[in-house]
Amino acid sequence: MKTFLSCCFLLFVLCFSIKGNETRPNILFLFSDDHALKAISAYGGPLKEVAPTPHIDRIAKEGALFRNSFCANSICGPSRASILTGKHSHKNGFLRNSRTPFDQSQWTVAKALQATGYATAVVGKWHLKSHPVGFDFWEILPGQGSYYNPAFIQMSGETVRYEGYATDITTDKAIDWLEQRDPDKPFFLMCQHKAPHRTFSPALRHLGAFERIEIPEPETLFDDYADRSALLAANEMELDRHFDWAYDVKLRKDEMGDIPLPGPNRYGTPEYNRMTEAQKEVWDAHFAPKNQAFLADFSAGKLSHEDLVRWKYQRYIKNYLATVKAVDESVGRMLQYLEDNGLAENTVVIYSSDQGFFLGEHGWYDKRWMFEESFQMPFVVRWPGVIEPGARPEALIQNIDYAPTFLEIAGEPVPAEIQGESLVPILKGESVEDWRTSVYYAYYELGEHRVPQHFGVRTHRHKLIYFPETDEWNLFDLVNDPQEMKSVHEDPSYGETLIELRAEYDRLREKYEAPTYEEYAPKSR
Ligand code: SGN
Ligand code: CA
Repeated sequence: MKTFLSCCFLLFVLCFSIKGNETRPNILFLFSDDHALKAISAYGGPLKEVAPTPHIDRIAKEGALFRNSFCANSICGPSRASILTGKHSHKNGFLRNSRTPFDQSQWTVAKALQATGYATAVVGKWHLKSHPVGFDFWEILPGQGSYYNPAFIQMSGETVRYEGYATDITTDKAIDWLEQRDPDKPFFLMCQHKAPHRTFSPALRHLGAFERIEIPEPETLFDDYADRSALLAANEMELDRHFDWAYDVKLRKDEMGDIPLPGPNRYGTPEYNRMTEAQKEVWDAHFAPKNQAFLADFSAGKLSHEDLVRWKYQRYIKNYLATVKAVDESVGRMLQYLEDNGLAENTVVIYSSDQGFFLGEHGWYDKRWMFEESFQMPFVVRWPGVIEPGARPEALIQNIDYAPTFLEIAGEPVPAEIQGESLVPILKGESVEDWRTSVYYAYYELGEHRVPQHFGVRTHRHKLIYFPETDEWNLFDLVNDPQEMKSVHEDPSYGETLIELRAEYDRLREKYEAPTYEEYAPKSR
């Protein structure tokens, strides 16, 4: 009896001390889909002046911005699985945007934070073919979700459609949850937008945001894919040959009539079809006159092949950047909420996106390749009193580092099986002598947009890529050739570098216990 009583007392003291002294920081993870670094003004670059993102920039100004931030596998579901598990794709089992659901029985950072007393929630895009586990609350888009009047899956399993724009609605849901959460617990909230993913559809209020502006073109818009693997030229993600006239360019069937536009016109306008009559009016008022003028010029033979690509680029980039605008506004709303509710000081705020994206570089839209534009992930983080405002760490970081970072923020130990490293020492500004000097990449999809499986290693200066399909290696010197236009793999002056990188690549594959190329090759589908 005595032991029983003292046990009760101990338990009481323990519970009381955890609750009473709750100082563990909240973690607010603001996330988007396919947001290229170039479309965040804090990262600098040619779009900085024309398309500022003041709210994301504010996180970078008051906190840290990581330029050398990368994904483990440049595609949606796998990036999210790496974030939740702290592991490379072959270890968490979610190698592709496949039909097989993410294995929810495994360890995730959400489960761990929930178990240690955090209030946990996820809203918006999930895309792991399963319902979230480890969250007290969730409300997610089915698959990719829709931009206009989107449906959300509720915890009850029911699907409810809301009128409005996905980015705004996702933000509303995040704030609603913060309002009604248990205030005695620290929180972990993942607010995950579908934007600016294809079909790059802006909030109606932003349709004309870039109307009178000519957006600068990337230097590599007319890449001829020479001097690298021939697999590049076999891609299906070019503005020139693959951008869909209705789906991507946003010409409607009745506008196009029989005009013989070169290139695909397969998917129609599903987003437009979801709109209310009033929404369609706003859309048409913006697009119809521009579409008519373009079609008249095309029919009159006024546009060269290059003019067509340039016109599509302007249409694409304007819609993409306008779609980003609402994401940035959402970040602003979330920051304001923290401030208004006395939460700003003790909340770590992160902005990131599942991978980067091509904004016309190499003539492309989409991602997948280990080239910089899609391999990079934005990563800006604010942690008042811990991160020196304006910090710009040079460390090579990866999405497998997020889970161990969140654990250390919460004061929890990192399980040995986790492959990522906690960023907390870097956030504190400590010099981490033995921090990694290279990152490993693996892309396993089976051919969407005709991007082949490939694997590689990147250091601060070089990148080595292996294509099993052709048993080919490409090597890039990122200082001499930042646009990655010429592989120097055959260049004898890079002989020593090549030996070092091959060794580093092998070392990483061993360290991470990477599978053989055959194990997940397309034929073993
Ligand atoms: C869809 C898109 C692709 C895109 C993938 C993956 N086509 O399949 O263009 O690469 O998603 O994106 S669409 O016709 O459905 O828009 S991911 O971000 O989910 O990985
Ligand atoms: Ca994505």
